[in-house]
Amino acid sequence: MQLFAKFLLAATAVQAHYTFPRLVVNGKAVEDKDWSATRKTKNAESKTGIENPTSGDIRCYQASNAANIATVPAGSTIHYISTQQVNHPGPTQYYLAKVPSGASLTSWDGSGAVWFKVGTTMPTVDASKQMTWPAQNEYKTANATIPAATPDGEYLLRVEHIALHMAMQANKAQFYLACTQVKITGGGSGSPGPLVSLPGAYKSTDPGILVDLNKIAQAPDTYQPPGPAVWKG
Ligand SMILES: [Cu+2]
Repeated sequence: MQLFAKFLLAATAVQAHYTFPRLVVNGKAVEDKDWSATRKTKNAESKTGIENPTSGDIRCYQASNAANIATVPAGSTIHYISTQQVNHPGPTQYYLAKVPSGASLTSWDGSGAVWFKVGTTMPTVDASKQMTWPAQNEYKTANATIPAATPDGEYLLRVEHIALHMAMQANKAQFYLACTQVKITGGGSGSPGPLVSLPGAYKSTDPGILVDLNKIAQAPDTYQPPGPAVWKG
């Protein structure tokens, strides 16, 4: 029985890798094709995740910049289309980074302490101790809201899903992510923060990265998503 369960887990892991090639804003796909405003990632074909949260790839995992810019009204609800079912357990997080003056969105690399978090997710557990995460097993990522107070301008928008099924071992959490070139319109005069660098914001030993989900299933509210607090505007 145990062997059979292990085999099933392994088979699931192979099929489960995914990429996020298209942004959806208020229910509408804003890219006419994959990797249009979203920067094509190095795993576009392999779908392989990143296991080292301090590697340079943790920022955007990008193979190339994108040609286009997507318009995202402040206050809108966003998610990404996933190429496969997001069937690993783990949180979905979103970050924004404003392009510095003098830099161009279609070529800026997102370096420096420029990233703030605008969304994260937590697990829930049902009466039979079965744990699920928002959008788990869907062909899309969980929703987030771009805070209405976000100032107008050009940003990189970063989506991240952290697969925690093997995360009780060091450097075995898997990061699936992408960055999209976006122009935020109709925004406010907020001061987003805290601002962090990527890489820099995560360590392999963060309690939300090196984590035993069997323990989280006993107390789902104790999960600590890695990175800074969410800026709500
Ligand atoms: Cu996988």
